[in-house]
Amino acid sequence: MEIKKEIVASDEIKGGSSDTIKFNPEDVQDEDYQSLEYYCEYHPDTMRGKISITQ
Ligand SMILES: [Cu+2]
Repeated sequence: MEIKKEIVASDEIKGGSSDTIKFNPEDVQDEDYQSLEYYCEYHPDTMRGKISITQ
């Protein structure tokens, strides 16, 4: 079973605008993640993506 953990969340983002999130690299290194998934709380089935982590 894949274990998922929330590392960071943004505030609500209004349509047509954007936001920037920051996370601690140590949180990623400790678990040796290859990628992080992100999604919209309101539209999790259609508004989602994946961030690949490379060196
Ligand atoms: Cu959405």
